[in-house]
Amino acid sequence: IVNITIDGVPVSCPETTLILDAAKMAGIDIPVLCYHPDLKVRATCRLCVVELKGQKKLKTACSNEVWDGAEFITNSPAVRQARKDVLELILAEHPQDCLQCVRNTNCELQQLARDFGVSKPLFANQPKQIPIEDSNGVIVRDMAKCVKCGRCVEMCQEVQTVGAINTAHRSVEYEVTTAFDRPLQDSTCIYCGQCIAVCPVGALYEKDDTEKVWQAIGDSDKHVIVQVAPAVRVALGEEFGLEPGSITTGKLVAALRRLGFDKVFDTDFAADVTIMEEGNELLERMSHGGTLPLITSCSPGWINFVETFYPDLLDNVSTCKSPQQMFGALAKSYYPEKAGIDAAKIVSVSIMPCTAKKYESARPEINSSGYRDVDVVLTTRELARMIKQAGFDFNKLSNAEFDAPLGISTGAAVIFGTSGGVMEAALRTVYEVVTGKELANVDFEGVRGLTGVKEAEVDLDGKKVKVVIANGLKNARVILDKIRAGECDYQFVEIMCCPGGCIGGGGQPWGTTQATKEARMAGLYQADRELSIRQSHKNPAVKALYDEFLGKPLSHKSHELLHTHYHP
Ligand code: HC1
Repeated sequence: IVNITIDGVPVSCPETTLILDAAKMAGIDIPVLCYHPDLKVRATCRLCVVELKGQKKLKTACSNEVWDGAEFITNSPAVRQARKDVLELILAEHPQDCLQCVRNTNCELQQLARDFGVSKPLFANQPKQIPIEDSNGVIVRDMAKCVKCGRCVEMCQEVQTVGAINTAHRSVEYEVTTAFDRPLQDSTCIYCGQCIAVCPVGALYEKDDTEKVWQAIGDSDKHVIVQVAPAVRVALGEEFGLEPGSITTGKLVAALRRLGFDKVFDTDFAADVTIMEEGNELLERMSHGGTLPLITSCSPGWINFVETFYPDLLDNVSTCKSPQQMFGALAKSYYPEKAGIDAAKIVSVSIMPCTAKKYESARPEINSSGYRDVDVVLTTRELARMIKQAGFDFNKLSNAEFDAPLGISTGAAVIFGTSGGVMEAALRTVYEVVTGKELANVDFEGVRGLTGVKEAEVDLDGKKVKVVIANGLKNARVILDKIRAGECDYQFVEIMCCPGGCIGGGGQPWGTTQATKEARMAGLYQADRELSIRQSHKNPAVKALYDEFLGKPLSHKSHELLHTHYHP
């Protein structure tokens, strides 16, 4: 422990504490731009400089640790001038089209310019003329707005180990780009959108598909239905001033109805169906010598990753479509048959915390209903935009219920949205199928939490099953390399592309950090506890689906509609 002062406030902290964090302990927020609490420090922007009392030298607070007796000043004239200079240099080449920018009122650079009163810049504004790249249909790159903080590179290279983007060139030519400056679709990009999640400005964002949905809702000849992913319900509230993790399911349903959707359904229904199919696929492989370990397949960024980097392990990946796509296939086969609706008139929309879901829904081989199974995918952020455009007060909506039957779900499904949730949901069902006994306690605490890799051994009434869970693709590599080398004896593996799982998806409200994810995860487990049915095989709507339509899990019809194949 060392003793220091920050702006005269005494602080005692471990000597490994960054000046930035020590200042927080003193109640002082030092401004940052390239720093992100979940990423390795790059210290490129120099905005967080502080002064050492008695010396003129400035130090970056994000990359320097404290030492005993140090006296820091965070707000001296020299510090203020240095910060202003940095901001003016960035603003000199930053486009000044804030009103049209997707990050208007939610941009870290705009906020800093406002806080520091950079209203009359010293330098003439000369933004770089770089065309916007949006040809991949998922991620838009407006690199004229890039502030070169390097957060996206850190995320892509170090956290996701995808390496689609990197920094190139020097001095004024320094930029963030793809290999050979090719379009994103020619790179190794897996469309996870984690670069978007950490971008402080409007340089990276998802392709906006809200207009397609407004058009469909306005067309009286269309029957527009919507499904909502589990992780959306604990994050959407942040767009309306609620705390991360607030469970907004009832208001979310009411809002979607208010927007004009004909039916409001739940991806969670299809998550329960996924457990029926994937659980049985696991048992089938275990009893008939199939390829093991079985690896989950619901996270589309992960599917893009395994196809690109580990194609030799594709036989390990479950053939189950993701819940989004299972829902889409059933929404244009089972649902119209049951409801007496012409499937050709259905427009199927999904609300996802994820950008890769846009890519997944456009894969040709994923469609099996005879139509496009999911027509439009919106992120949590896009839905928030629609609600704001509609002008009603989200927080004042009364809670509403999902429509039946594709809106009926269980607690097992809602936890899909956090790392370990798919595994726990599967174990809640597989245990009872294998043993024929009721679980006294459905909580499998050992697979929970945001740790990158979690191993557990589950006792299925004497039969031991070894499972492992990874979230974030650097962590996934640890497991995949072991499987490749034949160094492990897992039976079942859950991999979620985004750090934390879908709660940390690339389409979630901006400002997501580890702390936000912890709160959203707690929200999902609370939602699970509050549901009366907490195991997928006990979902009455799922039972009816099998009785009336599919026959049984892994039936011929199930295979046609609910399973897929991958591309090496
Ligand atoms: Fe997910 Fe899934 S959990 S992949 O994160 O399996 O996006 O929330 O919808 O499909 O259910 C995402 C979330 C989501 C699917 C489910």
